[in-house]
Amino acid sequence: MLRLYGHPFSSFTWKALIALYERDVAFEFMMLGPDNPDNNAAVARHAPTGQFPVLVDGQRVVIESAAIIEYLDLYHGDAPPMFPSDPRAAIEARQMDGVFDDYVMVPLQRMVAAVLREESKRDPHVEGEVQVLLDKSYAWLDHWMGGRTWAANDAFGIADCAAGPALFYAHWGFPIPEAHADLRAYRLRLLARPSVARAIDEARPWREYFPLKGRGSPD
Ligand SMILES: N[C@@H](CCC(=O)N[C@@H](CS)C(=O)NCC(=O)O)C(=O)O
Repeated sequence: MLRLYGHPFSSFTWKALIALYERDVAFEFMMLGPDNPDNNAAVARHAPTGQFPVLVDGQRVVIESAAIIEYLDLYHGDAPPMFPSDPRAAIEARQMDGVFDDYVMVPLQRMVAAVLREESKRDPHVEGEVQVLLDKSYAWLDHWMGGRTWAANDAFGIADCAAGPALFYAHWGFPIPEAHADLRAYRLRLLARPSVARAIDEARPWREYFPLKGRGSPD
């Protein structure tokens, strides 16, 4: 049985989970955390810096959420692929997957890491720097989403798997301005998508632990 190591509150775990749910692939969820030292050890062994998600399929180990999604397309499930098989369409999918990971999720992770630091060691510049980056990303994405339903190639795919968690958590910590109506509408479409809604619901018990929880609203 396919195994996915991750945590229900982790954004990059969601990205893989959304693809698994979209394509109705059966798998065993290997929860990370203090109660599961064997699972933690497996991830520490398989991923260079212990990051997750990690997919294990028999002897095959796949790390990096985007690679996991491409692997699932090839070897598991018979629903439409999340990553376009046409290399011309794949360019736009890869572009938008990268935009959501690198210019939305990663800055947000930077802020979370900064807040989790011991108070005396916090860098006071991080919040402003992250806000500047997200302001630019939100404006760019609002323009990009004008006239689009999904982020790439007119179909739900890998970029939307990345966008679901990225926009969910980023908007919670750094609310998307009301003027960005197309981006806000896209975020709501994502939240209503059953695969994304399922990941959001499964993560509800951990909401209290979001270090930026007082800053905005997740729903
Ligand atoms: N590029 C990686 C990023 C994975 C990542 O940042 N995972 C976070 C959880 S959302 C993590 O492992 N955090 C724990 C850590 O960095 O030690 C991917 O796409 O899978």
